[in-house]
Amino acid sequence: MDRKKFIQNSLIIGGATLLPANSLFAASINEGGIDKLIDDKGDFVLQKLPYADNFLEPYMDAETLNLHYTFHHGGAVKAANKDLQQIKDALNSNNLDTVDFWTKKLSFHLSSHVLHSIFWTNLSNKRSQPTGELLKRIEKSFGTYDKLKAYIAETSKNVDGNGWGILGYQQYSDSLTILQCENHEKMIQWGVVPLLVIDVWEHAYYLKYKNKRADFVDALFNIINWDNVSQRLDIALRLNK
Ligand code: MN3
Repeated sequence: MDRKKFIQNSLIIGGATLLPANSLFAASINEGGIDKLIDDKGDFVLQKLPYADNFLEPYMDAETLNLHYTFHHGGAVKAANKDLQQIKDALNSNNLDTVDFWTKKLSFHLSSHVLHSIFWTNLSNKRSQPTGELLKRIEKSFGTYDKLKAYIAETSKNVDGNGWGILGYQQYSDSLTILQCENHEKMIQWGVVPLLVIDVWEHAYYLKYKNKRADFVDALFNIINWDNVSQRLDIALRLNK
C-alpha cells in the first residue's frame, strides 16, 4: 500500500463519505490510519476506544464515556449495518417500497458512526493548543485561536436539540469552516472534512453536567487533542492536492 493510496483510504470525508466496502480499504486503514469504520467483510465495526474509560477524567467521567461509547456509538454501528442490509434486501427483491425509510436511517446512523469515531480520537488527557499549519489556517479563517474557540463554543452550545459543533476543512474553498450540525447529518456543507467534532447530545454530558451544556463545552477545551486535529488537516490537505 503506497502512501498516497493509504491517505486516500484513511480519511473520513464529511457529508460526501463514500466507503468502498472491500477488504483493501479495511486493510489499508489498519496501517496506522486514523479512522477504521468497517471490518474485512465491509461491515461497519465499533473500534476499541484508544484509552481507558477514566482517561478523560475529570472533564469527562468514566461512566458517561462508557455508556456513550457502548450504547450510543455502538448502537449506531449496529443500526447502520441493519439499515444497509435492509437496502440490499430491497434491491435484491425488487421491492423499493421501504428504501426511502432505510436510506434516511442509514444517513443518520452512519453519520453518527463517523462523527463518534472522530470524536474519541479528538480527545486526550493533556492540554494542547493548535500549532503549525493548523494554527496558520485558523488565523487565516477566524483571526485568532481565541476567536475560533469562542466561535465553535458558541455554535456548539446553541445547537437546537441534539447535534454537534464541527471544525472542518472545506475542500472547495481550501479553508477552515464551522458547522452547527443537527442530529448527526443535518446542516452540513458538502465537501467538508470534519477535523474536530464536539458532541452536544445530552448523552454526552448529562450525568455529570446535568442541563449545563455550556459548562461541558467549556470543559472540553481542556481535553481537545489538537495534534489529532492537525493530523486530520494534514491528510485533508494532501487529499485535496
Ligand atoms: Mn454522542
